[in-house]
Amino acid sequence: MGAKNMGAKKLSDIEAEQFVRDGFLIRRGLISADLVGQLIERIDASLNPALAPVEFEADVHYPGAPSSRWAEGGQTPRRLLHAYGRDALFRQCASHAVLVDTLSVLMGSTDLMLSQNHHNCVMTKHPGHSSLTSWHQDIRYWRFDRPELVSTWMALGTENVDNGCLLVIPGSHRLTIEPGRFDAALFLRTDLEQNAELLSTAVPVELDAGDVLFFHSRTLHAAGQNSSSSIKRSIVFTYHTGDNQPIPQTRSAVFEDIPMSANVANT
Ligand SMILES: O=C(O)CCC(=O)C(=O)O
Repeated sequence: MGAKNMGAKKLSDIEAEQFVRDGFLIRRGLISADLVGQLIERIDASLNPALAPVEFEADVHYPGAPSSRWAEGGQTPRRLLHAYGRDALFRQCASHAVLVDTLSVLMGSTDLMLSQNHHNCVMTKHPGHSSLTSWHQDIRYWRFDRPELVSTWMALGTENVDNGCLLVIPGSHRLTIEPGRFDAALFLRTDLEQNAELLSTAVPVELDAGDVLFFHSRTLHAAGQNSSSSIKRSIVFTYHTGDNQPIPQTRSAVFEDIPMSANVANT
């Protein structure tokens, strides 16, 4: 990307303030159409046959998922795991100059690390056999010194309510939510009157190919099923700052983190 385009993609103060206030930010058209096209090609070549490591819809046992890997639709991939190690093209995405630059402003540091331990995947949502992801904060997956991580969700096609886009609750990353408002699996309980007002403030994250959603690890989000006739493909990475480390011997510390700061220096 040339210096002129980089200037156009510089994060504005308004965008940075939006992220602080809402816990998420959409940056439109961050990924070029050319790179999107190459990514789709690479992903589709990894889906037929599905190249391991893969998480299947059946594995998550979420509403709508096939009951087992051996049931109808049981081989439907949900995540192509370990995206960073899979292919140079995915590494190019994770260290995309404007994306890393944006993260460094949002996270207040140029000392950024990419985690290989969760997300770090291509999310696919297939028509027919996709599941519904209930309301949660991603911090339920992570064990870090501080619950301050930021994920990027890169859309490679249109994402809307019809094909199961993310829904977010603006400002939820700033709330203190009592543990009793979540269920045993740390999903926000939709059966509690106490959560109804919060849930009524949800908004869909509608994206087009090349758009990137940045969201905080405490931002409540959910997603629907894909009721369209096409596969939805997105790439998800999570970052933390060097002064916020995974707790040793937890699943957040299994694979080494990848420093991203060199990329910031190169932009
Ligand atoms: O089903 C989806 O697309 C949402 C996935 C999600 O929220 C997550 O992996 O944290």
